[in-house]
Amino acid sequence: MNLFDIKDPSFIKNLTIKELQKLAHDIRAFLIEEIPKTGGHLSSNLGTVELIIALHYVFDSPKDAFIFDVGHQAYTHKILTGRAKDFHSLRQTDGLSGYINYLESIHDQWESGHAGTSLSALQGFLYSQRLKGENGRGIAIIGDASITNGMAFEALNVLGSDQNVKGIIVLNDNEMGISKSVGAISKALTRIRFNRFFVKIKRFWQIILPKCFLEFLGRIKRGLKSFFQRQNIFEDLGYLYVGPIDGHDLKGLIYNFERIKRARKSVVMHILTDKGKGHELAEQDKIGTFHGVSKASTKKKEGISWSQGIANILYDLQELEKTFVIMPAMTVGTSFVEFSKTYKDRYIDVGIAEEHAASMAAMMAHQGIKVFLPLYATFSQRAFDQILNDIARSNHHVVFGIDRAGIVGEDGSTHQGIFDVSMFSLMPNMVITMPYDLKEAKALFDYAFLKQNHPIVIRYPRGMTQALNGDVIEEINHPSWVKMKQGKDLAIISYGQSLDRLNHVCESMELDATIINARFIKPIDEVMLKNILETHHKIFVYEEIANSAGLYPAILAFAEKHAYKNEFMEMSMTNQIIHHGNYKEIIKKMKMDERSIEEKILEFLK
Ligand SMILES: Cc1ncc(C[n+]2csc(CCOP(=O)(O)OP(=O)(O)O)c2C)c(N)n1
Repeated sequence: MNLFDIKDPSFIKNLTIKELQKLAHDIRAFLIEEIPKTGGHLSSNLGTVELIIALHYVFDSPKDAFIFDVGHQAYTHKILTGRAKDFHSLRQTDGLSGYINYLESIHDQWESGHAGTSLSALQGFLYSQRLKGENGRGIAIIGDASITNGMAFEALNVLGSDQNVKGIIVLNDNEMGISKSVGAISKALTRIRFNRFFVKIKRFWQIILPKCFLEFLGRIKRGLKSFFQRQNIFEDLGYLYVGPIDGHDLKGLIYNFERIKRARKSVVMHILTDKGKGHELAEQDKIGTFHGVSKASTKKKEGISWSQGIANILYDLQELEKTFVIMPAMTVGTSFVEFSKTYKDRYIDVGIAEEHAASMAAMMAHQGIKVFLPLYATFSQRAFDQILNDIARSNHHVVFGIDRAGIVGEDGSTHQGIFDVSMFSLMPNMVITMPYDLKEAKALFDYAFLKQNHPIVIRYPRGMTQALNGDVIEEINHPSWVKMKQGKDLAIISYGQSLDRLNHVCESMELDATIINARFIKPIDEVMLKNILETHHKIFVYEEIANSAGLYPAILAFAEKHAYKNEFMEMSMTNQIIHHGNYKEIIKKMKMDERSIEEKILEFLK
């Protein structure tokens, strides 16, 4: 079948099992062909093809709501709801989103991007249906790593005892998060998964044995299963538990979905899938390299990724200062694979558990242990309260590595790292920094671990930078800024790699400007700021963030307090939703590019 002809999922109900299997085959081939062209979540989507086909076959979207946790595994859902033709633009500017997206389709009913929210959304959907007198079914699809999230457990707790509504939770168990799933819940699932063995040999038997024999073996299996398998965690919580079921067996999936439609209480249907199914390398991947793949590019990237550069700095620091790393599920993304292997006793992957990681770090700091907590800027938001209350309020010496700070590009609006500066800024005792390059990052790490004892953020962007080649910069001994260039027309203040953009604009405009690297966003360097305010009338501040409480408000507050009458202008991305796309194109769209800076400065200098 031509996938481009699909307009909506209703056609699927008329297909035979054989035709559905052919459809699954075609979709998988399409995904393997298309995803590397644009980049995207390869492995997770190859694992959910049959699951999503079966869901659309049995349920009636959009009356019934499919609530995908994170939303990164729903490409088959996009195809079945008429979006195959847009895959060439997947994750590109103005193209198809890589996640569930309200604007794209009425079949997209829960946008999240952040893990662990689907079960809360499920209960919300069910209560809304009840209040509106409608009878749509709610089906949450959640992975075995995401279900270990604290939020998911808050919802599991309530929904399991809620007699008012009946939800369907599909636990998509592939034994992987981005990397191998961790923790006691994963182990508990392994005990239930004991049946994976039966699932695997069933796939084989089905091919070679006659039907009557299969039925006989099925009975033996059920007997063995009830003998070996104690009541499981979901039954203990009040759910009807169904599974584990082969998540690639369309017939079995459909049969069981039909069955649970009639259930009188909330159900957990546990399905076993192979992450990366159909793609040899992705299937074998146990580290997470194929979870998300980048756009295939012929251009060799120069330098080193910021994540790798930072991981190397911490790795090297171990000779001087032993630190402990608490990693919430992002070992690959933050480039800590090597660290985790070398320093096994100083590294823990706590799973998708940012809140837990923050409170754990607080206690370790309280006990005098030096802790490094790497978080993507966007996921740091999840632990707002724990960071504020347990770390900042108590002034615990935790060093945060805030990765993917700024525009992240293709992952889109749920992943942009633009709120962290304002979030951390309002926390007492918190020091916030952003290095211009890896040399400065190294000096900041020495400062953070060896010279001070407050909570401190070192933020760094996605993308590439120049590798360290043994060069060092002057030690940092207190929160200080750096004058990169002296001029007189105006003073430009910014931080991070944005400084390159600003330097470039000054060159092309032949501007005689002072450029300040405000590597400490909080506290500000008051001595230098005072000097700048006294020697320049016009002050221009540029920040690649949503700026409700960033550098600019701090500068304004200082100027006001000391009665300075300078003229100020700022550029940032406050109060905006920034969608997916190529970094450069987004910067342009947000009017933060070089041309827009030029225009703004010209207006300012008038
Ligand atoms: C709060 C939060 N932390 C981290 C992530 C990054 N992340 C995206 S997908 C993923 C793994 C999800 O694993 P699982 O739920 O098992 O789904 P699978 O991809 O294996 O199908 C992680 C850690 C996130 N989206 N949200």
